[in-house]
Amino acid sequence: MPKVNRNNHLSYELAKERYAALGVDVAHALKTLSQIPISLHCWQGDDVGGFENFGGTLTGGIMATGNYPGKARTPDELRADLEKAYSLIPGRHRLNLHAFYGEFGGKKVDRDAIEPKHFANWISWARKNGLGLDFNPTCFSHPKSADGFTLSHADKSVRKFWIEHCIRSREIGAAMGKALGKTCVTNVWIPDGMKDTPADRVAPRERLAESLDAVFKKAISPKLNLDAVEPKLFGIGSESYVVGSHEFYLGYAVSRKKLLTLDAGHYHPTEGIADKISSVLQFMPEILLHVSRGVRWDSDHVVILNDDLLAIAREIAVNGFEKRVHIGLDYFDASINRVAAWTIGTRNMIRALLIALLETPLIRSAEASGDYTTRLVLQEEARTLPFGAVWDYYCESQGVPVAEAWLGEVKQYERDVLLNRR
Ligand code: RNT
Ligand code: ZN
Repeated sequence: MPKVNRNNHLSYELAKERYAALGVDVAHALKTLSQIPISLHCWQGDDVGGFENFGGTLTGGIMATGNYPGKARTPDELRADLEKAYSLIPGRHRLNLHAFYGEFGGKKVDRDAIEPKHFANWISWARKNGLGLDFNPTCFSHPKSADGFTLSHADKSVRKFWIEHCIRSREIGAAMGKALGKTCVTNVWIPDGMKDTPADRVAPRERLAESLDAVFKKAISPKLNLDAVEPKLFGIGSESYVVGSHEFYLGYAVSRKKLLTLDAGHYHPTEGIADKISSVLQFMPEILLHVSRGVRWDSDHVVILNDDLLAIAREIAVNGFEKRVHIGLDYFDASINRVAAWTIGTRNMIRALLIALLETPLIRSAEASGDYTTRLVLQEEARTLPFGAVWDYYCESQGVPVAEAWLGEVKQYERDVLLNRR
């Protein structure tokens, strides 16, 4: 363990005492925290661009706004940027890849032809860096998704194309799981929907259910790959109808034994996902989270340490759901330094989990005894407990910069590397 600064250590010891008085074992909380992986979304590094040789633009009703310099243009650049981010984030984590980040050796390999070999570099890089990999079929930014439909398309040949893409994606997920000895979660999100009121809401949903069944037909060991499906309320250009709605996928996931993906930006603007976690986990063993931050719409802002994030973290940590809830991030901000965007969001996710793990059991016992006055007092006192000292200690003991010190490293990297990418 790296040496911890004397003042940080003193603050930590005092904090530990304060928590012990509330019945909280800080060392135990830190041990648990160090075992919760966060899956960083590769697509923050290049504004959801991918590395295909089609020269496509981002479609599917999602959008990265901003033109901050230095976005990754090649897989090697993206990996270098990720390495920088991981070096500033405490703990061992994962990388979430989209299919169009494959390496196709300058060739045009269409989505229905991708293979594990196109991800060989990612896999060996992940192994070298001790990372797990997660995966996603890319059902957007492609001519065959241009009219807004993929797996639910009325044209059978288009459906077939996307089914093949998703089948191959699962196989790539399984290959990643096998190569790394760490289960891969492959998440299916499709953009299918309509700008204006549809006359028929049924047929596309029937087709989607049928297509998904075809995608998942082949059994794959859950040790290698887990399948997840991601619902959504609306997108840009699909404001009136999204085929894969929340209810559609909730029913699908329960009946087909798939993971449901809860994306924090995919509901009504004031609707959080925290309360959904304990609800859906009554009926399925595991779920995937896309932790994001919508501002007025599904804008995918960088995750900050707000009440929504704390509520999510609390549901996981306080209930001991960390093995059943796979935590992924999903935002894309092109208006600030992209390495910083990863670092801010991931550190916040971890910090929220820490705060939740340090939550005093007295809050629960007050509730159990019906003393809601005490519950509220303790909940409010918890807001200013000295978790900052524990967080700093954790960062230092994990060998990553304490507090805002990481920013200096990102600025240096920006000067040395990112600004040369013009
Ligand atoms: C889109 C979904 C989806 C994407 C990524 C790129 O609304 O949230 O998860 O953001 O797959
Ligand atoms: Zn998402």
